[in-house]
Amino acid sequence: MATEQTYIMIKPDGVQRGLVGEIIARFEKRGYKLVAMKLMQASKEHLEKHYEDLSSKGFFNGLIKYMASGPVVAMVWEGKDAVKQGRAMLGATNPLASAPGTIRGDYCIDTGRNIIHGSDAVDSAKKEIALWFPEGLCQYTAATASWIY
Ligand code: 3AN
Repeated sequence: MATEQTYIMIKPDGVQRGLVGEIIARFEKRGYKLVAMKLMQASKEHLEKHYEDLSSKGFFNGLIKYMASGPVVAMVWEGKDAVKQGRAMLGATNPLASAPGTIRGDYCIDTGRNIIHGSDAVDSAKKEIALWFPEGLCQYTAATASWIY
């Protein structure tokens, strides 16, 4: 299985509700490697770029307003099958359709306040990582022994 990088973002409601540590812990404990992270207040223009594929949707303006309502935690996680596994860890877009045990299934109930974003494909992950981390990622060796992860 290929090593991938995925863009994961804790949305303003996740930050305000104090779920940052819990969410990071899940990715760490699963075995993924954190290769970039920052807390930032995104501008509307930046968010419009991030969500450009959804610009024709009726909820687009509300989505941008919600995402700009406070800081987000932007992260890149690396590891085997990271994009698909990250989506599985998040749960469905509609939290009511998310299985218990997933992040959305455990912590939220509204599609419009679903606390976390995760790239939906390797191509979109590449685009999103370039958009949110133009400065590049952090390169380091996570562990010295190959059996530690
Ligand atoms: P996901 O975040 O699961 O990839 P997308 O890309 O379809 O789902 O939607 C992006 C974001 O837009 C969602 N996370 C959610 O915040 C918002 N959104 C999606 N569908 C709706 C909807 N029907 N009503 C309100 N907000 C929505």
